[in-house]
Amino acid sequence: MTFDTIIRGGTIATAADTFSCDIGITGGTITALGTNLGDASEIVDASGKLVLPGGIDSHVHLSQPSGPGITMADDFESGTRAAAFGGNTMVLPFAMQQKGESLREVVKQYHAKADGNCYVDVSFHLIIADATDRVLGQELPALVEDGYTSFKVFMTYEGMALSDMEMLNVMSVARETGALVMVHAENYDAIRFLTDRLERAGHTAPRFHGTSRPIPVEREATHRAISLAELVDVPIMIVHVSNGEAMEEIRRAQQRGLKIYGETCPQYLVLTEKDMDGLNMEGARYVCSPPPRDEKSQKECWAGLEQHVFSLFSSDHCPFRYDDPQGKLNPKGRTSFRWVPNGIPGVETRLPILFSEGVKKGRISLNDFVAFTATNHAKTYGLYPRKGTIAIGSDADIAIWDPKKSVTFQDKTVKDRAGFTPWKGRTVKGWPTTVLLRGEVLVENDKLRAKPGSGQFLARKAGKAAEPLGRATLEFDPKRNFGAKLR
Ligand code: DUC
Ligand code: ZN
Ligand code: ZN
Repeated sequence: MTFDTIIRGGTIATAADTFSCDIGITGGTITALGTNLGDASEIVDASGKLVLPGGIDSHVHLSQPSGPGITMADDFESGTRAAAFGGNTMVLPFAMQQKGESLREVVKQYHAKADGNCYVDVSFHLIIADATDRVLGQELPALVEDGYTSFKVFMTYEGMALSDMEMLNVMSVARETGALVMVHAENYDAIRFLTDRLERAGHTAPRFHGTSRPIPVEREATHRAISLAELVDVPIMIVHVSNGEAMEEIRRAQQRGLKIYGETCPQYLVLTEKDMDGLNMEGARYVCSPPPRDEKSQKECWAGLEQHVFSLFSSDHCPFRYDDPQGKLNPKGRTSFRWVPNGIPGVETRLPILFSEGVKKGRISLNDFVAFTATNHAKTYGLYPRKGTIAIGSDADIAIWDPKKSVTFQDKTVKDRAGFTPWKGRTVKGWPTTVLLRGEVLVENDKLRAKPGSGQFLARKAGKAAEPLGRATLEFDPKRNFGAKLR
């Protein structure tokens, strides 16, 4: 046999080109692109189909502790299974530190949860909640060396929010080590102020979650995070951007030549604040942060993608069950939006939503779809060109799409364990029917063929995206070991 597998007769699209040819796969790697490739042990017929790089979802939450009495609905097995059904071959969940914890220990705990249980490949971002001297000076540099090359920091949430000083310290360690900082940009004090006032006035229904975090809360924090990053001369990724005002902060920074990146998510293109306005507690299903906004914001987020201000489209899959005492309707959650866990499921639905709403409706090209959902994730987080493209030498991570297949989302048919989908009743056109991970068929014609453990953990190198511009003063020169005092 010439190859282990040949994918025959499809139309291939990468972030750059669209062309027709066959793909030869050997040992999990793409080894040939051409016609008349010869024979193989397995032939996958892709005629009439689109052959795209497997999706990479660089923003998902799995098995994360989420506050007293609250349990995340998906573990690594169920979350990565849903990811595979949705055309993904890799996800990047978070290993989340809580105050007082050693980051190294946290990483070990997440490996215990993930290793051997994943259907698609995984790699971890680190959430830093306790920026102690030990974490900054010892743990983070060693963890970056070991392949954990991205950190998320929060500007809000009790027990998670970092002060500006702590943000600057994390950013300077990122600059020294080559890691990329992801920022959750919302102003903590402003949210607390508004939440207290709303509760005192008896405004506790889920829809007031949106009122407690209006656009200025996000715009101000976005501006501040960018300014801090500019001071330290370090690239950052502003995650889950929900509106045009925050997007314009990113655009302005980019126009000034700064390496500031932006990510948006399906909820900001498709949902609005009205979805949080259901009868009784129904709106709790849609509570996520930042909250969905209005139709103007939706249009602005589309413009952010069309004009490439945003480089990433991620799900921010953060699944909680609805009518469950450990989920959205936990006993305290029933008393106020303040206690409704923030987050919605979406790892399976991300790609079909963007394909249907973006490519099919002519808003973005097929090549940009590939860039926003796979290639840019690989480039941003140090995985390219092994992941995120179809090229000789890349992993054979491939999603075969039926561009004509229509699917209507229903609570019962979505594969994650949240038990509901925020996209219930919506119909998408275009679906990834067959998915290969490193040449092995994971999903074939919508049927699971793989077992948990088919996905591997990948250590990552520090990527080009995280390299500083070199504009800062010498005191910040990593060669001068700015963080040395911390060790
Ligand atoms: N931030 C996320 O990235 N996901 C869910 C909740 C949140 O605040
Ligand atoms: Zn966040
Ligand atoms: Zn998230």
